[in-house]
Amino acid sequence: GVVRHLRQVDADAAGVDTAFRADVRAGLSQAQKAIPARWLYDATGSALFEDITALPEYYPTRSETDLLKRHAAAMAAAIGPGRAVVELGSGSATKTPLLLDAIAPAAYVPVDLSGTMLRDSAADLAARFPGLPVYPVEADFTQRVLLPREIAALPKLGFFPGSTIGNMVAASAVDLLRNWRAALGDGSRLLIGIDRIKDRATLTAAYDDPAGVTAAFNRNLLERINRELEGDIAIENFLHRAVWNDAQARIEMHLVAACDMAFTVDGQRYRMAKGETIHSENSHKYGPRDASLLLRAGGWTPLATWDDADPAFALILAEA
Ligand code: AVI
Repeated sequence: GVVRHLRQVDADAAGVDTAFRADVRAGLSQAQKAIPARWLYDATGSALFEDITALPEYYPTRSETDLLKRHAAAMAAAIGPGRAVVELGSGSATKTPLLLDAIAPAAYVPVDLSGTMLRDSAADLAARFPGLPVYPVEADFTQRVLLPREIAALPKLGFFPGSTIGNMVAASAVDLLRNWRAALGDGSRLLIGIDRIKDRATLTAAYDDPAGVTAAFNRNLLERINRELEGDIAIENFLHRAVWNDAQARIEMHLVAACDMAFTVDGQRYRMAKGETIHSENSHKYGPRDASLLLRAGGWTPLATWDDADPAFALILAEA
């Protein structure tokens, strides 16, 4: 297929550096220290996340891939041909061929922040689907994204796999759904991956694997802080913790101080007592009614659900 790359990020490294500095300074100054999860994904973090998706304990990727394989025909019938598929946070886009194979799309528009991964996966897909126009957009899908003019007249399908919506708190998730409802327009559809609430043991194992890949993914945030923000954090004194917060129906990742300590980041001195944590990620899980309410609040009407019972995971098709 044809590939036309559109860049919309402020690729200015100085802008990214300033934003990271500001988030880390604000986050480490709070009573409960917390750093937004987006900073987990530098080149090392993105590679570690790819490794996570291959872990036996990390069921979401496997479950979602199985659902796409098993129900491709039903999904295709419900979605219909000739749509422009817009994938939010496409990353390495490993599940995308399963969908594109099934639905006979008119164009494919992967949207991702990582320019390198985007270019590679767009080239792969264009080679695999000759004749399919591919318009990669390098942009932050949580911000307003300008879609390529070539797809303006086509009906759209938003594809948001991986249960990435779970990494947002409810208010941000609803904002995102509403923005994409507006961007994709009337008559559009959305196919979204939702991870379900399930037993604590399955959830915590998925986020605290025995091989320590998730721990490395979490600790990489501290490496990134040391490297990019002139930090002297003793990383070996931090433990990875994944806990189920039942009241908020989410897995939380924390970096736990194993002893009393002090460190400097970006010229600022911080102290942490043993047991104190830096909250580094939320991964919200949704029951069937919760997911339906979330989608409706975001301006989408659920049409069909394909789900797996054990471990529970769902792909939901909704209409604008
Ligand atoms: C990207 N996102 C959907 C993953 C999740 O499951 O929330 C990120 C992740 N964090 C730890 N393991 C995986």
